[in-house]
Amino acid sequence: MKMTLPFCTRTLRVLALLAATGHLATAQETPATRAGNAKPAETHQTGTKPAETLTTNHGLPISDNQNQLKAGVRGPVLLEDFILREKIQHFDHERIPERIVHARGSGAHGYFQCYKSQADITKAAFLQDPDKKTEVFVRFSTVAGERGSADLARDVRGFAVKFYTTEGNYDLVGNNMPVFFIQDAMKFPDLVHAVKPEPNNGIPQAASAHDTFWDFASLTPEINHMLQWVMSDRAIPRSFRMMEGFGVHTFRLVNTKGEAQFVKFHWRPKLGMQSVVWDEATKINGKDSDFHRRDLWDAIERGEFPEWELGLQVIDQATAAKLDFDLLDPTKLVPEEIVPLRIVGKLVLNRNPDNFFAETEQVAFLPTNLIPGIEFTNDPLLQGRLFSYQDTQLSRLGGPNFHQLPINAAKGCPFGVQNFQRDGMHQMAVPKGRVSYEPNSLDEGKGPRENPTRGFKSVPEEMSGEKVRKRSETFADHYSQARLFFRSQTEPERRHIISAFAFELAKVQTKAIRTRMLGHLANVDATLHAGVAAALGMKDASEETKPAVAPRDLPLSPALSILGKMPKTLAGRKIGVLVADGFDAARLAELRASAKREKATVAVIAPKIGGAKDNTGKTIEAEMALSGAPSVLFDAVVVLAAKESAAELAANASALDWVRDAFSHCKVLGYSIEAQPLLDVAGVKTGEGVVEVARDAEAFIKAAKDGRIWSREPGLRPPG
Ligand code: HDE
Repeated sequence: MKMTLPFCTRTLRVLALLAATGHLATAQETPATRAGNAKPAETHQTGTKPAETLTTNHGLPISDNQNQLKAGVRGPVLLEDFILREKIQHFDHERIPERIVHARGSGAHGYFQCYKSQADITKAAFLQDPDKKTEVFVRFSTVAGERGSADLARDVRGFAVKFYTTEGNYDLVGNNMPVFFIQDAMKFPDLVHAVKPEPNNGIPQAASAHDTFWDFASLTPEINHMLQWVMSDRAIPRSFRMMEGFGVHTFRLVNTKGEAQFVKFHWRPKLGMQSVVWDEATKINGKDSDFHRRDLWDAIERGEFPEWELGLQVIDQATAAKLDFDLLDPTKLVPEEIVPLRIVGKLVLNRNPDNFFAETEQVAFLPTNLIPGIEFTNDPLLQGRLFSYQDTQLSRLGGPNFHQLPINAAKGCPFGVQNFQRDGMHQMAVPKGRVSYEPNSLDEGKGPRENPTRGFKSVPEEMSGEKVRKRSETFADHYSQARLFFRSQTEPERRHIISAFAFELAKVQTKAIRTRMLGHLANVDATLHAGVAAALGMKDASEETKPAVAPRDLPLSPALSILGKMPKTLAGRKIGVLVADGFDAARLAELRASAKREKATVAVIAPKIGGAKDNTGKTIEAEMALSGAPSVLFDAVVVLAAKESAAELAANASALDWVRDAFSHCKVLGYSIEAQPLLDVAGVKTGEGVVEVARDAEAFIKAAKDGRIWSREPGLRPPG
């Protein structure tokens, strides 16, 4: 018997409404007149060319991508709707496991080009010919947060570069800090478990400011040097484009004569290094959690291609022997003042990925991707990584054939990729013939064979020693370089380190952990210790920790400071201009012209996205509305208003926050004289870095190029 469900009056009213708003076909409509029933080829044409035909994954053309197959228009769905099932099932499996560490990342394509041949030190293919560009893919990341976490977490940044060289892929999987938390791979799972959200409640996300991290840190003296770096401004970069990168471990370079030397890899950003301040970072996370990802993407879209130079610290045996630490210890750096950088080439990122998943997510970096001319050392942290990365890809990318994914596949190698490895999950290739082993006599020599002249050979190294689980005594000095780092910073940077320790330790609930950490800080530096203890209100609470090796005072290394070597530039930076009705159009035009000259960008912000009227009565559209464009998103800011609109801004909390934050984050702030009431209500005093633009737009630009006004900070923000 055929059964129909009766419509209730309310349903009828809803249906009538839907029909009236165009969401439901009316009796007069033919199926093809509304999207829900239209044929794709009829509705989605591009220009005069008919659209491509939509198909299933098995190639079957699809006639209707809007509706399931049902028994009657209001009836149940049929199980036989294989097209629906295929679509939903594929969707159900769209996610792959995120990376255990470095889950949150952003990538870009580009190239590397060397300035001149480096044949004297290495036979590495991409360092030979200055006329040749080697394709690269780079992925930047944070370490602790999950895939959807915010960009401005206090954290180390991954800086992983895949070079698609003619000798196969070379991956330089580094960080934006030159040292690491631990010395031995055995401790990595403990470190990561400690910093990740606590396992009982999954809190906190992307933050080291919690008990388990500091518990582990306070019991691991070797971590102290790295703690200086992660509590410094290096851990809250302004942009990926403004970060240094490091290979961290000591590697080896080998030339064609078989001569080997030690090497440390460095990336130096062309825009100079820059960081934000902590309060700014926490606010950016709230207002634009994709701040770094967006910045990289937008810069590349604008054609402002980020650039880094590759620097090598080449260390011969004699120099290595003279160093007062062990080159194999990844918690130590080689000061540039002792071994200067040899700048060998540039890295340019000039193309955004076409598809985030296929490229940025599926890219698999392997420290074992080596090419002739570069080799490992016995750094015990590096040695552990040599196993881990391949292993993790097996579960992350679902099998042993992830090297066939387009982003991971080697390209441009004269021999291609050919061997007798076969089968496995997601095998994409179709190997021909009956032979899948070597040696064999059946392929008549047509199959691949080993190549003693071109093949990769490790430099012969004598090895001997007892089988032991033991740390080398040469790794035992845990404080000297931590002290070196702190003392090499400028005053504002030291203040920030003290504040960061105080912030993080104040979040630690277990008092004994705080007192243990204070004991370590006392070994690093007395002012650091006193500053943190005072900020915590724990002056006499340190638990003494006896160092295994007494810390020494090393010659300072100015290269470790960001501010000390910060270029005076606005290139790549962003000026936020808040405009309100009646603002002076000429001022805005002047600012735009000056910014362009300085290679900076300008974003116009208005109380409403529709824009504001200038003093000629013309409406200037805003790029951003005030509610979504706090001043933390910009490097320097300007307020342009007329008398009346300034009074309105002075009564608007968002506008007050805008100028107050810019001021307290030590930014240069320009204003038209009419906007003075806003500054007054916000408590912003005129003085250094607060510049009236009507009188002198150039003075504003000059001040903004000089960077932040750090002298404001001590009065505004006590450590903690
Ligand atoms: Fe990693 N690391 N790591 N790491 N690492 C991973 O590999 C690991 C270390 C670094 O954008 C994982 O593909 C161990 C140092 C970067 O895809 C995993 C040890 C340095 C990235 C892994 C270390 C790094 C990773 C997670 C100690 C700086 C992201 C997913 C022995 C030189 C690469 C993956 C990308 C990713 C293991 C220490 C940098 C689990 C065992 C030191 C930039 O395999």
